[in-house]
Amino acid sequence: MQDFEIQAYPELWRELDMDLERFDKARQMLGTAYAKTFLSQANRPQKMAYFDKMISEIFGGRVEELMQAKKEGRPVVGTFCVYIPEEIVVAADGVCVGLCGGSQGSVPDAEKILPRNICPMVKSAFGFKAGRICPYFQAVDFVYGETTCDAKKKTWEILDRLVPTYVMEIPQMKKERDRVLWLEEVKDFKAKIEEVSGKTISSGQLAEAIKIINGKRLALQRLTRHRAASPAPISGKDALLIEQIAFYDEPVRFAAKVNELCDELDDRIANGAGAFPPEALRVMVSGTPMALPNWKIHNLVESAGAVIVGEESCIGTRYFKDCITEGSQDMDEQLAALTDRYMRIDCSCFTPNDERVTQVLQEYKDSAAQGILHYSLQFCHTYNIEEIKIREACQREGIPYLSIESDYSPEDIGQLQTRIEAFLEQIGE
Ligand code: BJ8
Repeated sequence: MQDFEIQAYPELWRELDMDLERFDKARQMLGTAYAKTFLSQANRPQKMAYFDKMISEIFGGRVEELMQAKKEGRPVVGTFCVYIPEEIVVAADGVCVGLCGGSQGSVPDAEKILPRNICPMVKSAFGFKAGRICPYFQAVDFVYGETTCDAKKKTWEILDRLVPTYVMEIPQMKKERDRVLWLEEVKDFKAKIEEVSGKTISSGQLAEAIKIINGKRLALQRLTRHRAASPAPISGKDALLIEQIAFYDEPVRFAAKVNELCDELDDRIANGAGAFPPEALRVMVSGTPMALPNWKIHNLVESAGAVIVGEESCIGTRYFKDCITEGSQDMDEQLAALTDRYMRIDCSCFTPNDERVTQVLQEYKDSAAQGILHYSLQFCHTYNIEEIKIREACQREGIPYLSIESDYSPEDIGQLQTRIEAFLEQIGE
């Protein structure tokens, strides 16, 4: 196995008041898991080197950039949901970071305070702050939560005791009156960012920020299209990793690096070179987000010889499938266009949310997948219940389908492996 080390920055961590001893152990464990999960893959694109580097610097280099931004008086905002409009943070010359919530390691810290029977993502994220074991959480000026699911919106009240936490009200329906409320919430968000940064955002700055974030989304869309090729030019694990890094990397640099990778994938496709052999079975994943470092399902599927060719998820296409209309220099028009774009995100927290079913079927077709694996985190009621409609649609369309509900613990790995292997056999028949 190739050596891989997540770089240590003890001085920086001390400055951030982290639990050094525990965090250092977590750093070493993550390095080992990364080497095993990613560096052991055959036929990786060379341009993955940048994303490997991003992981080796995950607890240092990028955090230093955030600290530098703070020193320059730029706001550093932590978020947990793709409904928070990062364009507004970027327009104020700030940094928006999606905070981690994909590790079992921080769950016990949360369970000392929160109920055990809630979503592991919420517990993991909260535990990172409670245990002082995430440098990003320690570095942010404040956190912006949202009222999507019950677990999140009630946790923000408790999280506010540990770090200033503001909440954006996200409606539960998409009627005209909900749009009016949404637009007001977007304006409030802008006002908060302006208050904290001490700067008024101009329409020119917002236009530039929209262009920057659109650039990131277009690069990710391009990567998704490449995955439809056969043989798949990149593994699902690597693509998921890139989608996870999208939430904390600097957006202009990130988009450039994804585009460089896509140039390499163009050549691979032209030469018939794949990360997996052409006969590898192709699976699309749909469901709850897989926050860093949750690689469990991708690892199981790809260890069984199949390749994952798409993620219909917020750490996946839901984050980047829609761009904001560019060109306006009028603040009201820009905020309206921004609101319209965010309203197109089809999270299961909405009712009805039938557009997601249509979207899943479309992505299945576009990715040339051969089966759909629905993934829901334990205790996520909205995705778990919406799974019924996705399953029915797959039955109607004759799409091989498997539904998995899981958490971050390794306990169910054996059982999941058996179910995934049986599913792949069914697809292969
Ligand atoms: S837009 S999916 S990022 S809310 S998995 S915490 S819903 S109990 S993550 Fe999400 Fe925004 Fe929706 Fe996307 Fe709650 Fe479910 Fe947990 Fe969830």
